[in-house]
Amino acid sequence: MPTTPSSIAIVTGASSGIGAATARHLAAAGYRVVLTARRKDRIEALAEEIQAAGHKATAYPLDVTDRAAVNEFATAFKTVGVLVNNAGGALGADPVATGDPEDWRRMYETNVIGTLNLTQALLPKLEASGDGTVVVVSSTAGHATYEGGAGYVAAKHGAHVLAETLRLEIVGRPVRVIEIAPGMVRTEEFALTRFGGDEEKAAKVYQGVPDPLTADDVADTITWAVTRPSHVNIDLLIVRPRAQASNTKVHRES
Ligand code: 8X3
Repeated sequence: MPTTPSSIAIVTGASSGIGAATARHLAAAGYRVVLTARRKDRIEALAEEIQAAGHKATAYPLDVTDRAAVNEFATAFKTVGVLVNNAGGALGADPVATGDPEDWRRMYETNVIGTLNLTQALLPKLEASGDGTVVVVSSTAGHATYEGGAGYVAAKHGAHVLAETLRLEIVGRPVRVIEIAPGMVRTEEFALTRFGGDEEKAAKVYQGVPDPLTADDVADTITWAVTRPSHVNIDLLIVRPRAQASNTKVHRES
């Protein structure tokens, strides 16, 4: 493992889905995980669950878009081994012609500015570890567009560009930048949030798709990338279910 087993791994958006699964996996790999998300009850319950399994976890309620709160959060650490920028998500699936600019703004705020806030605040601490890793959980939406996706696609392209640029800018310093770009992942909240709680629309996303990825699949991928020897930088890893050949070519059985 590149950083010492007891080093700190901070996971944003750890209250559900990929973030929660990543916290579990990194804790099992030996990291002291710090769970952050807005929903205090959820991250506290997860921290207790991880502790009950014999691992180290603490919860810290945080809104990644609140820059002052993020800066305050960062003061709690001297060194940090891993930062997983996972907080984000999609709002709406409207065409460009009718998309809500407020949705677009909020998606940019969480997916890009949130990642910027955490990364800026923690970069000195990651560097101080002598062996830090920044993970950006982007999306296949950060690499190609699809109809109805523009607001989310634009935001995830932003997250991708942040990761690529940061890697260029800090080369030579002891911090890796890893981008994990998941495709179709069925989690309890992603599609439901996107469609404002409309369960029917959310279910349609995965309808007939044999075995979409799970949050555990992505957490496993993140943990694998993070635990490579420190001279190995997995720049970008695109992970999709076998049934998804591209953002727009999905095999459905019904
Ligand atoms: C999720 C992938 O296809 O919903 O990040 O944009 S998709």
